[in-house]
Amino acid sequence: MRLNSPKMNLMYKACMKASRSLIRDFGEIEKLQVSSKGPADFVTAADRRTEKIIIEELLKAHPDFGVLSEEIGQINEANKNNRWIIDPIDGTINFLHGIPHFAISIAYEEKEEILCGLIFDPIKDEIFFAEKGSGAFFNNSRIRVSKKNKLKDSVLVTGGPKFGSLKKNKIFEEYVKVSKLTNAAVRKFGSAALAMSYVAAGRFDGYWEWELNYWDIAAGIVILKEAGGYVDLKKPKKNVNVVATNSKIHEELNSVLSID
Ligand code: 2AM
Ligand code: CA
Repeated sequence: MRLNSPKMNLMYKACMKASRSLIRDFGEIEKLQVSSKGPADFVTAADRRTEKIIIEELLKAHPDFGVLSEEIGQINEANKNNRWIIDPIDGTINFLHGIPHFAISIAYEEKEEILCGLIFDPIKDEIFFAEKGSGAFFNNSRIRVSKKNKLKDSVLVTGGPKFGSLKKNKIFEEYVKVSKLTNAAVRKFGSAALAMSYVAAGRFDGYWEWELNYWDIAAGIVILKEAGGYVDLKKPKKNVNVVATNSKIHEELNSVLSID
């Protein structure tokens, strides 16, 4: 790991410990596909197991820090100065279907600003991480966003709509509109955390998605910013809408989207 601060080391250690159990659980999924009820319950259990290991490790070092995490919700809610933001499995539907594209996402926030972020894809063994002011990394290398400056040459990624979304039709329309108007190639891979990481690493040029939770993208925010990208959060707290790009195509993408 190229960043050596105590916070990054702690996040890395917690993530690696949790990933061992998550990889084992993913190996079990295939066997469960045949029974119809099994997988969904199993994934919830895997989510909780992963979350428990991460939180235990992080709180061992700092028992007073706040935690915001997908399954458990909030711990030490009164501490607004130091907070971990955790998504134990981002890309749950992929995981559930035995598709090897999901990640553990851990962020550290101080006074509402994300200072450290780490996103680990345990199946591809790919880790993306950053600390404010120290650059962004993929495995052992520095990463930068792509240099594309026109949507027509870009590869974009999006996601959603989520189950039960009231804006479902609008979200589909937007997907079609961007594809038609810009000629960009648009992909949907099913993990917000990895979408942000891939823009940071220059694999994608831009990303947008509606109605996310803060933990889906918290770690991705600092990783993408440190890689030279631009992150636009509309509605920052609840049902977050995000437009995140290599900076150069940001204005053009924003002008096509009606996201608010
Ligand atoms: P999750 O896998 O942790 O649920 C897929 O478009 C992205 O949206 C994933 O990162 C997924 O995170 C996130 N998402 C958040 N809420 C969701 C929901 N209710 N249904 C589907 N995806 C959701
Ligand atoms: Ca998520």
